[in-house]
Amino acid sequence: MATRHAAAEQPKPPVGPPGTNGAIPSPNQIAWQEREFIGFLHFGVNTFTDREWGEGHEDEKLFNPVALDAKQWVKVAKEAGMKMLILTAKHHDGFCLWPSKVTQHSVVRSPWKGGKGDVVKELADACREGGIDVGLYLSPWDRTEATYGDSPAYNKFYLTQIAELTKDYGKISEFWFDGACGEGPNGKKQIYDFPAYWNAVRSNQPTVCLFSDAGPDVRWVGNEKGFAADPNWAMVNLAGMTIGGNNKDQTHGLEGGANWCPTECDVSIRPGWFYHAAESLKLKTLKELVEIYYNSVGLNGVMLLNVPPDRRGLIHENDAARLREFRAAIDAIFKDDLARGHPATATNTRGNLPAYAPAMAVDGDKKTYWATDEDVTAASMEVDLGGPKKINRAVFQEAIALGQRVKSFRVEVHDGISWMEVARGETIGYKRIVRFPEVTASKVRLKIVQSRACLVISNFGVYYASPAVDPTEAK
Ligand code: FUL
Repeated sequence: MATRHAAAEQPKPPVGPPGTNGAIPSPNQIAWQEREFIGFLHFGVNTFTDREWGEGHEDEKLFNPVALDAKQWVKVAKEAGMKMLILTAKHHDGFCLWPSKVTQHSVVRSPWKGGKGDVVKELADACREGGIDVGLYLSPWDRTEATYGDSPAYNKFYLTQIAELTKDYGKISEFWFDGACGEGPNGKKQIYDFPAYWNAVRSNQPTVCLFSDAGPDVRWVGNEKGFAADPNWAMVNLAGMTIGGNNKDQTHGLEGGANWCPTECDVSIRPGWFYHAAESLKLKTLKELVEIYYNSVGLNGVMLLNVPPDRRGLIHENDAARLREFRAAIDAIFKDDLARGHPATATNTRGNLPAYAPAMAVDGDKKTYWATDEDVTAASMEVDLGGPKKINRAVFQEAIALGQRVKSFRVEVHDGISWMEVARGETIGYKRIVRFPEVTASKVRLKIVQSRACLVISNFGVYYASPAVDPTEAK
């Protein structure tokens, strides 16, 4: 009895900030996620042969993008809001867009710039000048290189190519390992040494994010439509994943997985990955692109949109125009956050401290957040919109530096008389954009039903996407 009495008299310890929960992102993974929208450039001999997968051994003389202008790529990308461009330095056919020292199958033998050109350098310089990041794709599958299939010899060759690309072009923010391999029964069974490849990239680029079907920093979403899914956990167990294989947790991730490895959603603006003149009128519609945005960025992913340069070495006018329309639509949809700076209340606030108050989720500062007490994993937060407002979108974000937590939520609106549920979902993560039918409401409530740990919500936004600006709303 005496000890129980003593315990009751103990003053409550001061409430500290929430700790991390489970796997958490590295600073590079956070920077990667915050880019939200990035671009892919599929370019090479296929551009000139009208193919998607080259056979290998194509005549280098075919490669002659006489008007190549990487500054135009960067200008188009920046106008679209892309924060990084990833170039296919070498696709499956083996042709290298830089003067690799371990093969002659490259720009060196092409007529472009008299064999003195280097597309990787042009891109890296233009990105740096334009203030966006650089990523590189280097296909492990190589249909030209003679050592391919002689595993140790090819791995050595490939490691040298990695070294060239990671040493000579400044900071590389993402390195893309493609899992595709279409070798038939020709005896060419190459055993890739991915751990060695990853080490080689990291040893020269300590802040890089490594992409593949199986991470380790960023994982493929499992389809080429640009669509993530719900739930979408940023965590997986890397130990159980393979490159080029079937990965059960690719699409949804794994709640409680040991490794932080979020989804990148790759998709092409055209039917193919490479430029084909016949596809210049077959671009994805604005509506399709906005739909992809909602299903990638809006579902805790990064949108990687491919915009392949044409035979001139320029991003085609039609693609550039579509990208500008896309940017204009996204900017218009998310122009006015109707919750920003509005009175916010919650059923629980960590230690009743102003530093963790719900106001922190509507202050426009993603470093601050609404947090609940340590043991509170279900709670609601509501924002008073200051009068009836037409709305149909809500945006929620978790402070992912502390881990991803929310497992189930509801969105409710108050129309002046009663509360009504308008949407429900599972995960939130870095960003969740919720769409619901247009409604006139004076208050919006986020009801977290289940979470892995106390809540840390850094953003609560409310918008109205009118049919005039959002093609997914147009009738
Ligand atoms: C795939 C490749 O086979 C395609 O050609 C393209 O590069 C795409 C992004 O990845 O695996």
